[in-house]
Amino acid sequence: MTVAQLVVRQMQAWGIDVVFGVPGDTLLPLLEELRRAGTPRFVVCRHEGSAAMMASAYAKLSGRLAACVADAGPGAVQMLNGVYDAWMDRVPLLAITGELPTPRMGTHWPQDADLDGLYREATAFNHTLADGAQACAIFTHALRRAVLESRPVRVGVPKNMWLAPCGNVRVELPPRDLGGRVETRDDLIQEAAAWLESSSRPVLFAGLGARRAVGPLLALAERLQAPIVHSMPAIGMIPADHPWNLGVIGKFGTQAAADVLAQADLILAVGTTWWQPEFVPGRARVIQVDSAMHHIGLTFPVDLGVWGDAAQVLPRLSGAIERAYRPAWAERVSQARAAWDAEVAQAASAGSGPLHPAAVVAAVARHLVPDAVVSLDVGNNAFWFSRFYRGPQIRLLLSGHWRSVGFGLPGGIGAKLAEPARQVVVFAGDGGFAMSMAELATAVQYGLPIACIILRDGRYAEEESLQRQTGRMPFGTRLHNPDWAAYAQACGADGYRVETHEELMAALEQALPRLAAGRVAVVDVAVAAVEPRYAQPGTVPARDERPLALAGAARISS
Ligand SMILES: Cc1ncc(C[n+]2csc(CCOP(=O)(O)OP(=O)(O)O)c2C)c(N)n1
Ligand SMILES: [Mg+2]
Repeated sequence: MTVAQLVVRQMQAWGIDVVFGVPGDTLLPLLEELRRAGTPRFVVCRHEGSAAMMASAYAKLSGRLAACVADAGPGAVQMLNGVYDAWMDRVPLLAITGELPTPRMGTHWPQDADLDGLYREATAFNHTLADGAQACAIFTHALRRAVLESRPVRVGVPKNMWLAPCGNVRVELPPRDLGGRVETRDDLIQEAAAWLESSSRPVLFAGLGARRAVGPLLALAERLQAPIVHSMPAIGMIPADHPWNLGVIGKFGTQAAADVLAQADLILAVGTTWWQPEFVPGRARVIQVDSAMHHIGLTFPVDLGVWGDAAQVLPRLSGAIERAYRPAWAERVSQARAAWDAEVAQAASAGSGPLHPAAVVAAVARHLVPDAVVSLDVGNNAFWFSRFYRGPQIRLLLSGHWRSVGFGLPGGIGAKLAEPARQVVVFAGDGGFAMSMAELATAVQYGLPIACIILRDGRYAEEESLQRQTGRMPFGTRLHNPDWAAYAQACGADGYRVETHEELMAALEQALPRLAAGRVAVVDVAVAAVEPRYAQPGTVPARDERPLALAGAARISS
């Protein structure tokens, strides 16, 4: 067996069913084997950075491992951006880079680059193959690390190594579920419950890690009379109309969440590493529940770490506390919620003149089906979505910790390949769409029906807002936009150019049903250049220094 054959066999054995990439001469033997084998499926992309973001989004949505491949030198350098996205959001990904033939490495030969060095920081395993006989062990290590640690890994394969024999090898299968699970100690549950009971102003802070525990989370909120604030990736996880839901915390979040969190004396963080230190009051104690021990204390100081699965821990917590009555706190929460409701209603109402971005969010929300996937780009568009989304429960994908502009479109493609039955909508700014626009042709080529909503404001608006809000003049932020609807049509997709509310509703009414007929759509919406009022931290005393938690199921300090 050759290295190329082995790599394909191993990908099959580990359940990788799609490989994203751009061909290059250092990869041709691998492509030849993929062609012969027919599986995993190779999806040819227009940019390696997008290919890696597709693989990253695929894993974010499905938890399954995908692969991405890039040529030596420039291809591998371009791919790195998407690998960082997977690294920062901690999802598995197998990145394979073709490499110069071994005799050329390090000799200033064209496309020579130190990829071991470049990929070191963004991978849990990172190795360039030195001998065909190593291939099975190296790829097995790489795959194990990717799956077990939920991180990207990279293997470099020199061009002259693909056809090398790899000896008598046994392709190892992924580790099976061995049935182990974290048993959270009862004394920790009791202690956390006592803290919750004795608090006067508790807040539940939920992240995506609580997505299989939404019912228990809501039950705990009711029992405690505690509001829920959440991370950006958790948009759409909790019912939008739930009275205890105050939305996203942070600059792109709601003022309601910021004001209420500022008054908290106890925060119960569940399944989140998303943290906005300026929004967290110094006086509040923090309990963190997470099924990954290494997430406890990773991004914020924790007073009590509870290592365990939210779906088990939350019902046990509810069972351990008396139903609380906190009328003053409940009143404060309901006022905050009412203020947010009024803001949403006002911004989303149609009006005349150019569309308010929040009105676009409201119109899109009305056309989403429950369980849809929204792939959100970076920029003010993400602020509008985050602050004003009130629709069915959905799954949001975004470049959460890496914050790469241009994630939206490749994210939508990765999502559609991972879960073809779900409605997939991309929500992006004009700058972000332009950054990965070439992949629209990829969606058309593979018949991946996604709808892309572009907020056309002719600028890198978030950067312009920051310039304004820091007393600078807008500079270097204006964009000339092509006609995105015409571009879509040129790619073979449906394009809708929208200037008014009526046109927006008509476009959505056509575009979204046509997804079911396999059509890719772009809805290019002119929006007014509205200056966002980012959420401001309430008056918050600075958080006192506390040691970071080192381990999970232990009391850290108080
Ligand atoms: C790859 C990358 N380049 C630059 C940035 C900095 N940046 C953050 S938001 C933003 C503006 C994005 O513009 P657009 O997509 O039009 O969104 P808008 O803010 O206008 O809604 C930029 C350039 C980034 N986060 N990622
Ligand atoms: Mg813009």
